[in-house]
Amino acid sequence: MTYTIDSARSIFPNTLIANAVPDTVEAFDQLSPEDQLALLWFAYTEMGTTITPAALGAANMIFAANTLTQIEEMPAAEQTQVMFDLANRTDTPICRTYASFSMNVKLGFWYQLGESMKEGIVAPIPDGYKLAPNAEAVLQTIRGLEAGQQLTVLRDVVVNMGYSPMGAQRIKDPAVPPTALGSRLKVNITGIDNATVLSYMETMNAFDFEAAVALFADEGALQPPFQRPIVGKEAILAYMREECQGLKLMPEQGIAEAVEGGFTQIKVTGKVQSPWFGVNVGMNLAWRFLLNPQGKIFFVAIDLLASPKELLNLVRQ
Ligand code: 45D
Repeated sequence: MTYTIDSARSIFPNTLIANAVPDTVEAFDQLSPEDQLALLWFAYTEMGTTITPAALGAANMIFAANTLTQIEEMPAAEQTQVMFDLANRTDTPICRTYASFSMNVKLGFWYQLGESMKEGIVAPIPDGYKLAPNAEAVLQTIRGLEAGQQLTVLRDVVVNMGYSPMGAQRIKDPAVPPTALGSRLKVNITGIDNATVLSYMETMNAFDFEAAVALFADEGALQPPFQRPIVGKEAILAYMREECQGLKLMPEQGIAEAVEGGFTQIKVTGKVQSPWFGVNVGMNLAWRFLLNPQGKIFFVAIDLLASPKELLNLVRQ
């Protein structure tokens, strides 16, 4: 048997992922836009986690600056309408502009609106706003999640907002140079001495995405948490440039095993920090690699784990 991307997806099948995240995002999507905004506000202001805009080079926020100014200059009722439209994915010029932003600019846009809401420059959620019972239930679920899972819900919700017609152009983040070779950190992973996996972690931490992608097979794939695999080097590189700037991968332990056809399967668990919350939150992750006989990455899935206990789940089958 040789592997396909599809069959590779089920290596280490007993890995328990944080299904609460997609379930919560789906429940959130069913709510009215009024309740969505109020819920996000409550979740965001209550979350014990500090979000910092350090993730965004000032350069990136230039893409959102005009839209933010435009909103800040509107009367309060219109400001609220813009936020409803974004949540509702209505076809408006602002919703189209928003959808063209990269993930980090979308997050930065809302960070800024949130700050302006706190200062009263943008219409806040009315004092005493009462959520409908189904929205209250979703908020309650979010309160019960681990910080990393809460943040993933928030991010996924924000990324889905706005209106994007078929074939619309996206604005790319400016390229940032990788860390110089001499200043890169070595990683140690208990139980793993595989050169490809170690290089993957080291090049990702140095934001040297070209070197990271060179570790993949031509037809290789990367599967982000709760997403379909991204296939092929070009697509993986574009994804890394948008999503991986400033990430800190902290793999801890792993297990490697030869499987059929000269392939090797490797599972690594550990933590990841995002520049949006730095050392405040370590997300519990697993990487499930399948290397081909040439030692190239045929497939890697990144999973958000159900609980910290899963960090120790390195069972082979
Ligand atoms: O609507 O090896 C208000 C990959 C008002 C790549 C608001 C990876 C109302 C390969 C409250 C103001 C990337 C897969 C809104 C590894 C309203 C690889 C604002 C993994 C919206 C390791 C809300 C990386 C705001 C991972 C401001 C797992 C919300 C990275 C802000 C995960 C939310 C990163 C923020 C995550 C969320 C980042 C800033 C989960 C950031 C989340």
